[in-house]
Amino acid sequence: MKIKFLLVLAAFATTLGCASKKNGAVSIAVFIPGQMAGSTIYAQLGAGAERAVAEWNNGHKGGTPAHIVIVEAGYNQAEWESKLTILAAGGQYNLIVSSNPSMPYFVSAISEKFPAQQFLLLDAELAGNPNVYTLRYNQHEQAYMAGYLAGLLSEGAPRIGLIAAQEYPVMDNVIKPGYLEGANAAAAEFGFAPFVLDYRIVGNWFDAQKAAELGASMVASGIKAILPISGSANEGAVQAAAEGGAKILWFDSNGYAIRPGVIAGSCALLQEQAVYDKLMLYFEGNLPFGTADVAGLRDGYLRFVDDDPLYIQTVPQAIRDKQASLTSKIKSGALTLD
Ligand code: RBF
Repeated sequence: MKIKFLLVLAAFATTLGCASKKNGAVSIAVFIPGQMAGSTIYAQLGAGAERAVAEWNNGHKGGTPAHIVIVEAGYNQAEWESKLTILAAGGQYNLIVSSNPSMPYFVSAISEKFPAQQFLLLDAELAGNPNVYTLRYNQHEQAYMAGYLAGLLSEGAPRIGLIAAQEYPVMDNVIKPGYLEGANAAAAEFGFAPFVLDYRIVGNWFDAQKAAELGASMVASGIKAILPISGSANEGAVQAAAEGGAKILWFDSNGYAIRPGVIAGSCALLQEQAVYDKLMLYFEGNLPFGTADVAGLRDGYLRFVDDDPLYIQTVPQAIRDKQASLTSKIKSGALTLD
C-alpha cells in the first residue's frame, strides 16, 4: 500500500519534473529534516541556499538560472526516507540539499535507486559516492570550546549540564565526551576538581516544556552552566537557566541576543555561509562530488563568537581571556582536536 502510494506520487512528480526541466533552470530542493523555526542550523541552511540562488540569478556570476524549493519534512523521522525518496524519484531537482548527521544513511539508499540524483549534505559525512558532497563541522572543537567555558563559569560547582534532544552517534561519540573533556581541561589548568556531566535527554527536538523541567532540575542541583542541543526545545532550557541564575552555552549560531546575560558563549557554525559557498561552487560546476570535507576553527565555518558586546558584558574579562587563549591554541594548531 505504502509502496503503491509512493509510486503514484513519484509518477506525478516525474511529470512535474519534465515540465520544470524544459524551462532550462537548475532546480534545487532544500530538504529540512525537521522544521526551520527554532532550529538555527536549519534556518541557516534555508537562508544560505536562498541567498545563493538569489545572487546567482542576479547575474553576479552568469550562467543558467536557478530555482529553489524548501521542503520541511517535520519531526517524524520515520517519514524522512519516504519524503526524500519522493523528491529524488521525481527527477525534478538537479540537486537536493540537506543537513544533519543521519542524512548519509538515507541518501546512500536513495542514491542507489536514483543514480542521477545529486546531493549536497552539510553537518554530515559520506565519502566516495560520486553523487554526494558532504561537509562535516569539527564538533569535537565546537563541544570542547563549549565545555571549557562551562568549566570556567562553573568554578566551585561539581557538575555541568548537557540537555540533548536525542542520542545519535555524533552526540554520543563526539559532542558529549568533547564537552566534558573541555570542562575538565579547564579544571586541570586552573586547579579545580574534575567535573561530572549531568546528561539529560528531551526525547524530541521541540518539547520546550520538557527541556525547561530538565534545566530546572539541573539548576536546583547547583549546576551553573548548561549546553542545550535540542532545537526549538532549547528555549525551555534557556528559561530555566534564566530563572535559576545559571548560564547557557549556545551551539550552532550566535545566540547572545536570544537571552542577554544568560547566553554566555556561542560556538557558532557558519552554516549559512557554508551552504552559500558550496551552492556557488555547484552552480559553477566545481562542487567536488564524492568528497567529504571537514571544517574546524582553522578552516572557517566554525567560530567562537567573542566579539559580540553581549558576550563582553556577560562574561568577566578574566574568563574571556582564558577562553581566548583556548581558541588561539586551536587556531594555531598548538591544540589539535580531531
Ligand atoms: N538540530 C536542530 O537544531 N534541530 C533539529 O530538529 C535537529 N534534528 C536532528 C535530527 C537528527 C536525526 C540528528 C542526527 C540531528 C538533528 N539535529 C537537529 C542536530 C544537528 O544536526 C546538530 O548535530 C546539532 O544542532 C549540533 O550542532
